[in-house]
Amino acid sequence: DFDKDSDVTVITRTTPQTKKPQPYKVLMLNDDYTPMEFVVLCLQRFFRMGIEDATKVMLQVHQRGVGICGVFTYEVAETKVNQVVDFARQHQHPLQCTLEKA
Ligand code: TYC
Repeated sequence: DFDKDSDVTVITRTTPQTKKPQPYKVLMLNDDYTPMEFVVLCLQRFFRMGIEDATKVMLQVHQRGVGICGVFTYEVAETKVNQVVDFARQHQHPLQCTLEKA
């Protein structure tokens, strides 16, 4: 029987095979001119929030100056920042959005 003398050593990996990507927060910044409804629309459109969460985040930004839209990989965070800023400029709003290491 050829299974009898087959010595098999199983090596278990003790370190992760791949590094987890660094997470980045996308932050929304307050300003005096962008309409509240436009900020809510951006949060719904680009961060897939419902009206309730979008309104909460918008009010937090309005009251405290800054709020977290979400946490993403660098590439996704950068894309979302660009989408928000482009959309705001198309509508002549000064809305600012930025990313920060989480
Ligand atoms: N402060 C703005 C206003 O009173 C509303 C606003 C909220 C603007 C959040 C930007 O990220 C923002 N119209």
